[in-house]
Amino acid sequence: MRGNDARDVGLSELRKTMFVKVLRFVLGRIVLLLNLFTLPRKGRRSEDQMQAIQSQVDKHVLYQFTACPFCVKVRRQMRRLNLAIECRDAKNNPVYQKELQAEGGRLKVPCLRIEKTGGEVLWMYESDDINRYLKQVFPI
Ligand SMILES: N[C@@H](CCC(=O)N[C@@H](CS)C(=O)NCC(=O)O)C(=O)O
Repeated sequence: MRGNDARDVGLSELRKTMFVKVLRFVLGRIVLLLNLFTLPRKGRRSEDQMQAIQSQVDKHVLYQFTACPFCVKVRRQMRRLNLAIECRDAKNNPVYQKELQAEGGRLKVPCLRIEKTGGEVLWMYESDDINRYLKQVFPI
């Protein structure tokens, strides 16, 4: 391939990458906006109920990206069930990113870190599985 051809291919690849990045960014903002305008009602729990589940809730951490639609889906479920589970930004925080990759096994979100009684840790991927699990463990 001649020098100019190689440069053209490089430029076209760069344009494609930029286009995908911009598209992802725009779609992500649309997802966040839609979520904001259609927020589900926060589930009702009494103070006593909140206190009763708090220690159990504290054993959970959600690794997520802010604008990922699957993460939005899980955060909506947390809101429906009124669960103040800690959310860790695995996109912008390199420490959380490394934790997820090294301990969970994949850099994929959403992922729920569950600390079981006895200290065993489970890393649950797949938004549907996470939502089903939360509903089962913290019914409202
Ligand atoms: N089926 C999965 C899809 C999750 C997914 O595709 N997450 C994207 C971010 S929006 C991701 O982490 N991609 C990185 C990868 O798959 O390695 C779910 O429902 O949780």
